[in-house]
Amino acid sequence: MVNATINGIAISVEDGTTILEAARKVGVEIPTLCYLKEVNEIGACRVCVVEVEGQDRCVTACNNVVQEGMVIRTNTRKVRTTRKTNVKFILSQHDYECASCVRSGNCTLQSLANELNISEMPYDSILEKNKWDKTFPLIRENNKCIKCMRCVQICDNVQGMHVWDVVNTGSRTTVNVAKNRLIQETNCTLCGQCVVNCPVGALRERDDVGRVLDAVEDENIITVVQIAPAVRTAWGEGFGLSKDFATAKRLVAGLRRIGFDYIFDTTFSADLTIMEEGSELLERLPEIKESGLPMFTSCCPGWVNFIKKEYPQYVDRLSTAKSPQQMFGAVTKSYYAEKLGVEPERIFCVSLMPCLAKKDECTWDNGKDVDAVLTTREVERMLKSFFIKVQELEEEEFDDPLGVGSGAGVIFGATGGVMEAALRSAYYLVNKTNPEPDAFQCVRGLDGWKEAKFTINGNILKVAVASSLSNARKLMEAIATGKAHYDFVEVMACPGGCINGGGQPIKDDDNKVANRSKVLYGLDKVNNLRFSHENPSVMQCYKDYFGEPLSHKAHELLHISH
Ligand code: HC1
Ligand code: SF4
Repeated sequence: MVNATINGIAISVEDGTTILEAARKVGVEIPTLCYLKEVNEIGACRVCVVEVEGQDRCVTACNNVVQEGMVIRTNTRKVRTTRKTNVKFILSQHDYECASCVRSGNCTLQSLANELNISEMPYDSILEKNKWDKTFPLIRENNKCIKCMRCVQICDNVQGMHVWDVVNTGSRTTVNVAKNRLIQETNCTLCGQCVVNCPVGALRERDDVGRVLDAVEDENIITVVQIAPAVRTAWGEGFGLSKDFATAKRLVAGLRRIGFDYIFDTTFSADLTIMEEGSELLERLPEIKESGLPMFTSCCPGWVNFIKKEYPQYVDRLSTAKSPQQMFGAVTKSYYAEKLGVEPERIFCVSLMPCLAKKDECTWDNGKDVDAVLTTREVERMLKSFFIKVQELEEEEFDDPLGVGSGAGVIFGATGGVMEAALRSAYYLVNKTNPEPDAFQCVRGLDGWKEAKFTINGNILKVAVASSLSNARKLMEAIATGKAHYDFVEVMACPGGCINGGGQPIKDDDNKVANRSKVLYGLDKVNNLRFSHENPSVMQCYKDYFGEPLSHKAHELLHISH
């Protein structure tokens, strides 16, 4: 242990504790901008400077450790002036057009400038025009980049993709696509982890709200909207609503105020996916056992992009079942259009997703299933632009019949959820009796790579669950070198799954992801329906339209060749 003082408070901390961590332990706030615990602790922005007695220059708190006898001060005149100067330097290379920035009100740089009382800018900005293809789902506004390196570190160390890097030299040094390429020339999977970890508005999604509202206003168009499992865990965060209040049913009420015609739930089509994917697994199992190669889930487009670009030799191991988002669109424009008695062309299908890659996925099948994807952040902005008082909304029901989903469909949004849902139904399909709903809960948890073995009707099923792309790569290497053998593998590109998706509210608190996961498992626990194969709307859909899982019609509409 080492002993020191911070602002006169005596502290005793473990060897190697940074000044920042030590200060937080005793409730002393030191502002940060580039700091990201265990990912980016490099003192790049120099906002966390503090004074240490006996040292001429201020030191950065995030990457300097407490030493025996240190006398640390976090709020001296020198500290405040240095911080202010450092933030002004950052602002001199930033366009600070806050009024038109998607991150206004939720931007660390903006709040720091306010907190440090910066009201005048002494430096002229010399920014070059931003060149970026704004039709791409991920947008970089380099005039807002503060070179904090968070995107570089997240992409390198958490996702292992190396899309971003420091480029150019001298005063033109900046962060951009590595090797001065176009983003389209990289293997970017559109996981969006750089976006949720960007402290300012340098990274964002393409905004599709305008296109969606055009459809809402067009009287000839029927707008059908689906709400993804993970959106219900997070849509209220930007409004400061509690998790208990910001339910999916209150979001339904908000969307009705905007004018959407039908509001449904992606958990319906998550159940449908389980029926198709579970049946596919059982059909492919003899071949899986023989080849020693697993079937992979295919509902995460970030993961599908990854395998297509990095391990193309294994693309045929992906399940051919479309993702719940895409199945929802396909069912809406066939079965449901028929039910409504309208031409499918009149339906505009919108998905509310925690994900950036879903904006890409909806174009894969020539864009015929889903017309537009909005991230959770776009949903928040859309509600705000209608001045809807979300705090006053009463819960409203989803529309019928595509608004009915099971708890198994809900947990899709957390890593391991797809696997658990599939195992619940695979068990039933094999044994014709239900397992305990929580029998497969050992695949839960935010660990990056989990494995389990189950015996279903005498057959051993070896499964693995991975989240984050660096874990996906480790797993693929283990499979490729024969060090690991599984029958069925779930991979989600984002660490923790969709609850931590690239389209979710900005990640400004480490506990957010764990809390979102609790919400989903809590919703599953209290759902009357815990099994996808018991979803009455799914059963009706098979009865009226598809016949049975893997039928000719199901193959035609609910499956895709990758
Ligand atoms: Fe997901 Fe999925 S769980 S991929 O994370 O399979 O985006 O929430 O909607 O499609 O259901 C995302 C979430 C989502 C699909 C489902
Ligand atoms: Fe999108 Fe979810 Fe995959 Fe992340 S884990 S890329 S949010 S589908």
